[in-house]
Amino acid sequence: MLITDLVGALGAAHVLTDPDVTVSYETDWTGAFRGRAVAVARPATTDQVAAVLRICARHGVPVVPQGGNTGLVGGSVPAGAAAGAVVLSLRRLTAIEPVDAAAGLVTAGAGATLADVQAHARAAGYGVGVDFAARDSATVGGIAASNAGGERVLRHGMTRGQVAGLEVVLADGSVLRRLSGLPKDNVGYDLPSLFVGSEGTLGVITKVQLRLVGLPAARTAALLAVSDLPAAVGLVATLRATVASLDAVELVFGDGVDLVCAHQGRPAPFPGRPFPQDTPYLLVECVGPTDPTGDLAAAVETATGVLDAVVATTATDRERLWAYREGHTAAVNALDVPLKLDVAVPLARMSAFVDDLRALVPAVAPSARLHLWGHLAEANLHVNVTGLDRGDTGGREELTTAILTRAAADGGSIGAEHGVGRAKMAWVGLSRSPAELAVLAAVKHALDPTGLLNPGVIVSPGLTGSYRV
Ligand code: 2HG
Ligand code: ZN
Repeated sequence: MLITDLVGALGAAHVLTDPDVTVSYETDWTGAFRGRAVAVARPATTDQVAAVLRICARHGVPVVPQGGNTGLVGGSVPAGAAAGAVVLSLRRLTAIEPVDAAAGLVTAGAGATLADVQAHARAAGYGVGVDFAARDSATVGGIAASNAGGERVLRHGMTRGQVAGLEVVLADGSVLRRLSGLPKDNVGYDLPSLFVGSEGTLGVITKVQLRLVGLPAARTAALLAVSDLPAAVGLVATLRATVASLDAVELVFGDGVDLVCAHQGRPAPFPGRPFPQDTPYLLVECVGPTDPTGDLAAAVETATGVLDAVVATTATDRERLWAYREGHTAAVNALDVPLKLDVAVPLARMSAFVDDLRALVPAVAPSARLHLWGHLAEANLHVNVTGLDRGDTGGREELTTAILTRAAADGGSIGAEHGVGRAKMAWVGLSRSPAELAVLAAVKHALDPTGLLNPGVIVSPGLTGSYRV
């Protein structure tokens, strides 16, 4: 029996079947995706992960790998085609090896949180080039499997740019290990890269080797209220061209900041200056070996459209400014279960796209409330919609199709940094050509011929590559 075999491999304490206990593994962070698992397996070693995969393969039971379960596209819960799967939680693989200071690398178990790896690197004088609000729960295995983006992509790129090597357990239980740490190692296809962003559909990541980045001596953040979005986009160009220490340019709007203030009981960032609700605010951060405040101030003073600015140089003040930005997801989720979309649109077309969204969303869903924020330097906009009827799946799909079709028409991406998961499956064809879809299906078939790994994510269960759009 499946459960008996899993208990034999992991011990009874680490094979969870009690619904009161498994429910948190079966429901995604937003509450939008839930399913039932036959069991939650909690291995502690790579060998145990391999044993779980061999057992599941023998019994023909699908496997849904799960890290911190902070993903926002339903990719780590046993919903839809993965109903009745074993949830394979990697959270017990928390070991972090000593930093290789000469090579600037660290290798961590898939279940180590991003915050723990950041702290470990910091103690050795290094930083990690990936950062985002869910750092305390998101695991490094999860960020590699989803090719997470976040707030430092401007300087360091997505997670793919930080992954130097991986250990991965394949569908048949064999272990693929590429942890040489050599920056020059050009022998055949780059297999670690194949698993980065594969969302648990090609193998189970058990170790992640990350490139480390320097720790800047000085850091300055500023929150800028800007007259309108075209001026904000213009400011991105100015900052890129003139401020070499630029590290992040994040976008929020007046209504979103008000929502965060109400949710967290914070004072408004510009007290006594009630800017219109659709006023864009840019959170700009600069880092460098010397204080970058002067460079940032000089660029902002000569820029057009800046209505007001708050500058933060101490860690406490910077955290206060970042809270206005990072508090958005929780503040929106506190309203209800939102429709969450994550698009990228070329910066030159961002203003027209946002104008169209503000007209399109109420036209398709009159009860809807639109929440926009994102990573402006990377042209990445998070589109959240609340006020929709929870049970109206058709209405949610209609709105999703309208928004994603509009983004794709502008040469945009329907999944900028959160991946495909179960949430975006029906719309993958808007962003990928038939030739690309065929290669995705072929790769999936080569590595997971029986379709046991996270079925229903990226490639449809039939392995045909024929998506619904
Ligand atoms: C962010 O940048 C995260 O805040 C979450 O990627 C976005 O909740 C969201 O839609
Ligand atoms: Zn984001």
